[in-house]
Amino acid sequence: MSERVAVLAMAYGTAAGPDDIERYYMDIRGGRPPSPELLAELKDRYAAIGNRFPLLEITRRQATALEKELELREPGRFKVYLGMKHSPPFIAEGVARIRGDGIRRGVGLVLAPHYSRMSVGTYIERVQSALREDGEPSPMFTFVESWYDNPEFIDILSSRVAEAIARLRPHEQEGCAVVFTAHSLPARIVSEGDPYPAQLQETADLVAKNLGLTSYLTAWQSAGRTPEPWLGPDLGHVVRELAREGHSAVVVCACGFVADHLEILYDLDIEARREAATAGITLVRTESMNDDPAFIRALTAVVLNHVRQTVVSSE
Ligand code: FEC
Repeated sequence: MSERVAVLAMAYGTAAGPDDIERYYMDIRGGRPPSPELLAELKDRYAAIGNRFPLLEITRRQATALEKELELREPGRFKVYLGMKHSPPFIAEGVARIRGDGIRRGVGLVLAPHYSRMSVGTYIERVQSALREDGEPSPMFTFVESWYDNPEFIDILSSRVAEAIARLRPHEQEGCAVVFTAHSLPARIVSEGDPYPAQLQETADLVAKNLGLTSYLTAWQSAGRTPEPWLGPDLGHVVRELAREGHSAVVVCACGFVADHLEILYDLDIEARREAATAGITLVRTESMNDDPAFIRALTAVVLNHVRQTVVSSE
């Protein structure tokens, strides 16, 4: 039989509840405590979505479903582990479990489609530092750096966009624009040659081509609360501009995210919708991937392609 492969499915992580928000926020900020104002503002955003923290649960469901699908394709070969960046079970715990199970081959898969040194790159760094710290013997790891152009993922996004357009009234459908978004990052990544903006554009272009969209663009959402410039244009700005240009509706496809969490449930469903209402334009968003079986099949294809294409030296 082929060697066993441990897939470390990684995601952002979330607070365990309202009392854990401060700890979580400090972790996101690399240990620096937020100001009382920033902390209060974050607590307010979670409160506005009913103090829900669904990301861990959804990520668990995605990982379980991925393991089942991989088992169907190659019985007995794959085991899927969970590793979160900012909350338990942390990435280092996932690596320790893989080591404990004696699996010698690891694949890191971040549940975010586009690569940036500041996003996917930091997950990879955490795995590598856990591998260094834990001592021998270490599993041999390779990483899926991005999967923004996976054809099955593009097909699901395309049906999500078509379904969201179909929810609009006929006159809104005619005048609608589609905006593809991902999490903003500090703008300095552009001068560093980071592929993140080009990858978002490519996802948008592929979906637009599939659907024959003529009116579509990209925008950045959920920029951090730091003084430095972040990637733009910001989604709010784009929504106001579309309203000013006379568009009757906007469909937001948050293709940089794959689950319902704060950046969807607050930033889109509350904040962006409020901005759209003020500007006089209808806003709908595409359904998140969550554990939709079609999405899990796309992730399965991403993992299998990676394993087939990656030759690992056995030291
Ligand atoms: O539902 C939840 O509780 C978690 C939602 C959540 C996701 C997420 C994804 C990404 N982030 C990315 C980058 C940054 C950078 C900073 C930053 C800050 C925050 C804060 C919260 C937060 N992020 Fe996040 N992010 C989520 C939640 N993020 C809360 C802190 C308050 C705020 O600034 O809004 C700035 C750090 C700093 O201040 O030093 C940078 C990127 C992603 C998408 C890729 C991924 O999923 O890893 C990139 C989900």
